Amino acid sequence: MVKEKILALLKDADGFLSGERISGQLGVSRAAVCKSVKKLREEGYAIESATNKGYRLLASPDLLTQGELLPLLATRYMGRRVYSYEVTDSTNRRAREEAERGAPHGSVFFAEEQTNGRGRLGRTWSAPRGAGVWMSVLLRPKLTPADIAQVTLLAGLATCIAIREVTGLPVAIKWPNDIVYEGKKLVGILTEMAAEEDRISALVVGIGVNVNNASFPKELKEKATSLLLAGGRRVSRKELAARILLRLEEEYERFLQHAADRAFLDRYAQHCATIGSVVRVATGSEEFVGTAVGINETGALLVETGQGVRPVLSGEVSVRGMLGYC
Ligand code: BTX
Repeated sequence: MVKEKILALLKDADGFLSGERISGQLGVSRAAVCKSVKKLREEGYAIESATNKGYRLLASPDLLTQGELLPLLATRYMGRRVYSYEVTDSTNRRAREEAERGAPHGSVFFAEEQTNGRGRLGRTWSAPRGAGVWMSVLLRPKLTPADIAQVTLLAGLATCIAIREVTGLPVAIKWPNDIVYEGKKLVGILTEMAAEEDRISALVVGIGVNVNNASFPKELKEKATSLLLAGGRRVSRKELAARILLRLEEEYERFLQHAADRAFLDRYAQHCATIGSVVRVATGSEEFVGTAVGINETGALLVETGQGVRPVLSGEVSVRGMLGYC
């Protein structure tokens, strides 16, 4: 698109670029250049124009678009193909749709706003306009469905590491892959897969990070927080997204080479606030209380109940002191 090409030229330029030069280089009319500059300004780009000099880019907005993300990205393939939506129902749904049309491994899907953001077990995820990183990553893993629990864990670990690096906040994982700060939820992750027989054709890792939300609706106030509320300053969404993609690629590559090895389990445990806490576990058929003591190589949470250690692979785990459980 002309607009993206003009933006790339302005970003590369060292000062002003004349309208004539841009139109010559791209083979489009001066009027088309003018129109695209107007559109870029509407999107939030600060572009100065001066008679006889042309255009100069002064500042770029914090948008989750290919043009803004790629210069910050240090990955080989994660996030190299970007799909951006102003408004969509759910980036996970979009990713699954594009997966069927052949979108490549590592594609990332961003929305400024989701109207039907999905949580686990049919719950909804609040994703207001411009406030967070609402993203889905498409993986085409050579894994079996049994390995997927661990990909979910490594997505949580990668996101936790990225947030700590970008903000310095001591955020932590609530098993399996929520991220919390002072007992409130900052990040939710929803992994969904499309499988054919015993082969996974697509795995969609949906990550919702509350970044610059200044407040939450009444029903979430007690259990949700954002990086802005936690750290007292706005955080660049594009920088955070680029860092999450980098750490995700690293953790995923390590996983492909070693599956869940001891080093991964240790790294995960170091970032997980559930381990060492009193937990209440509700499976479909029963409820019990115990102390979480670790995770095993299948990703199960190990809970000491007083009558032995029980591995928990699914079910709802409440942690004392977090999200309203006391
Ligand atoms: P979850 O089922 O663990 O969490 C959903 C629950 O969390 C809700 O029932 C509500 O109580 C609470 N909640 C809803 N919105 C928020 C919020 N913004 N912050 C904190 N708490 C909230 C977690 O599900 C998985 C969420 C994944 C969201 C991403 S966003 C990008 C991608 N696309 C998509 O549709 N979902 C994923």
